Amino acid sequence: MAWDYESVAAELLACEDEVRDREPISDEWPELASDVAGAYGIQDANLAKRLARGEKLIGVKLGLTSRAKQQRMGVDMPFVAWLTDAMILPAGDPVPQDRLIHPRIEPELVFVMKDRLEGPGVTAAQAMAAVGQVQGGGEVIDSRYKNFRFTAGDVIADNASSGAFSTGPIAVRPEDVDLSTEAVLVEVNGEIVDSATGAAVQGHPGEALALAANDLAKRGLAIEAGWIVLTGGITDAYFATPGTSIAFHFTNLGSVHFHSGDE
Ligand code: 0L1
Ligand code: MG
Repeated sequence: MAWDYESVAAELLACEDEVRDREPISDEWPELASDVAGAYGIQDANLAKRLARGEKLIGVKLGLTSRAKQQRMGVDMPFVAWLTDAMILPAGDPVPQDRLIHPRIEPELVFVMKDRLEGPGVTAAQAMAAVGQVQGGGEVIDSRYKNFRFTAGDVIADNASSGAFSTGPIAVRPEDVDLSTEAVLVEVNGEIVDSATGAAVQGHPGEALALAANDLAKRGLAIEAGWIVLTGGITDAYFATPGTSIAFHFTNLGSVHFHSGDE
């Protein structure tokens, strides 16, 4: 099949809707692997389809902002993707296994924007000045590619493996927390298996926010007031197979719990 941006966007959304994985598109269309601008075009076409069926745009998420994630996924560049209201997982709800292919969950530092943030040239300090609240959170990622095998172009086109996300119980003003030393412990089935601090995210999550604003500016877009921003997995992501329980314990931002339904 000869792919174009529109047909890739349609196929990736069909995979999501049909809970079906596939080999990376770049296996058949090798140029996509490094065609970052084209992959963002696919991502935007994917968003347009989501909005056309009634989903609301509520923010952005960053992907591969930490070395832990880059090394695990074998892609060494960070990127931006879209969040819609259909991706909100209310605290305490089980991970929706029936609509996910092979969910994995990772801890995130989350911003709620008080001001619009428009690049280019945004610094981390300017980015943080536009943040209203900071929360801990977790993202349920779900690649449409078998075994999470993808190139940069594939994963950007696939809206950065978007699935669902939850935010934690505590919201603080950015000036009231040191995000580079804010730590998270990752608990899987009662055992602490991983830990990191916010510095893992580009040195400071404010750098990731600036990166998102500057990246979106290349497409003539900005981060809007009221939007949610997931700044990228702080540690590796952990498989949420049925029966698994995963919790992220932050130093100052509380705990976020995920239950993956019955085995
Ligand atoms: O599937 C993936 O790991 C790509 C999305 C990365 C999300 C993140 O780093 O927060
Ligand atoms: Mg993430």
